[in-house]
Amino acid sequence: MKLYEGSKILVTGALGQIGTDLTEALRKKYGQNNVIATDIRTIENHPSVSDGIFQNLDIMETQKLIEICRNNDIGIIYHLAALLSAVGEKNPEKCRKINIDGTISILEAARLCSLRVFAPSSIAVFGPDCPSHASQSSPLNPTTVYGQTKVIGEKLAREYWEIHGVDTRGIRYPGLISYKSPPGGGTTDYAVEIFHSAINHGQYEFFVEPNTRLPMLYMDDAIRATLSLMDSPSESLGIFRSGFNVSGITFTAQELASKIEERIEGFKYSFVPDHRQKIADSWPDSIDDSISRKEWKWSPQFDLDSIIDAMFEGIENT
Ligand code: NAD
Ligand code: AKB
Repeated sequence: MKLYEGSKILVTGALGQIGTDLTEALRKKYGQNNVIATDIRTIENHPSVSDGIFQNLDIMETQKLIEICRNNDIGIIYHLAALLSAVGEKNPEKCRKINIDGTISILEAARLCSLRVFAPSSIAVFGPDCPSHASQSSPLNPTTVYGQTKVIGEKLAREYWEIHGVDTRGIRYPGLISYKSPPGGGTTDYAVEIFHSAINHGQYEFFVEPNTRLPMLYMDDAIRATLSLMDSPSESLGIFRSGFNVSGITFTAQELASKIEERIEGFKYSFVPDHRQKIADSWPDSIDDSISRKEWKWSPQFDLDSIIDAMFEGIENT
């Protein structure tokens, strides 16, 4: 089997929250013309991604995906196309189709074209039986369809590595906080929405209770983690290669609101929990990432105060 000869990168779901930042970071690192951004949506309104090469691609179209990879000397796929938890729970069949069948489509293309794959997982792999501080090997019994698709995604990626030799890697991202692109319909979206609403309207209505505590990570740390995992020698990665725990910070909704209140005079907020509360309650409060720290030298740089500084600066200057 030809191994990883392609020199270019393909990103799926590139117009999403992570894709917007990751595509920019990959282009900065590897060159503007060496990264092909793809998404099922069209490129309008995404200025940072439209700076380089873009192609419309539905990940379910495996043949088209294979053709793009073969015609463009692709060596790595960063597979970000997915449905997130809140949207996924509203449409479980579509969530299973995109997150499971879509991942199989990517892994098959990788097997046939000798590609490496980064496919993210999520803290959503954990369920109510997980301790509040989730370890790398805590039980994976999620109650959400989204979480179930992520557990299956990790298993599929590991299977392709063990059986077919496809170099697959993944991170169980916590809720990601960023300002360049809006979040795509997850349960942790409140930790992003609050900044835009507080800065632009002086108020925010949380869809979770004040004591809701979830693991979160600033986008710059997530991008650094992703690039660092993909740069690590394969032999340094153990059995968790398709779903490494990564931890940044953890805070309650109330703690975040109080911090923002210190910055914005007269900031008003309220708590009106909806269906997303149940999802949040099924996830752990914090994450043990000692295996990632050991195997690929991961450590976060942003704490809550530096995230708040970066979010205010980013939103106020764009
Ligand atoms: P997002 O919803 O912001 O973006 C997903 C993108 O995928 C969208 O641009 C959408 O148009 C595209 N897409 C959907 N269906 C597609 C299809 N059939 N073909 C091609 N493109 C399609 O999601 P995100 O937050 O950027 O998440 C990316 C990955 O990271 C997902 O696997 C998600 O589960 C994982 N993740 C994200 C977070 C987070 O907080 N953002 C946390 C944990 C894990
Ligand atoms: C979501 O809330 O669905 C995502 C995630 C943690 O996977 N942000």
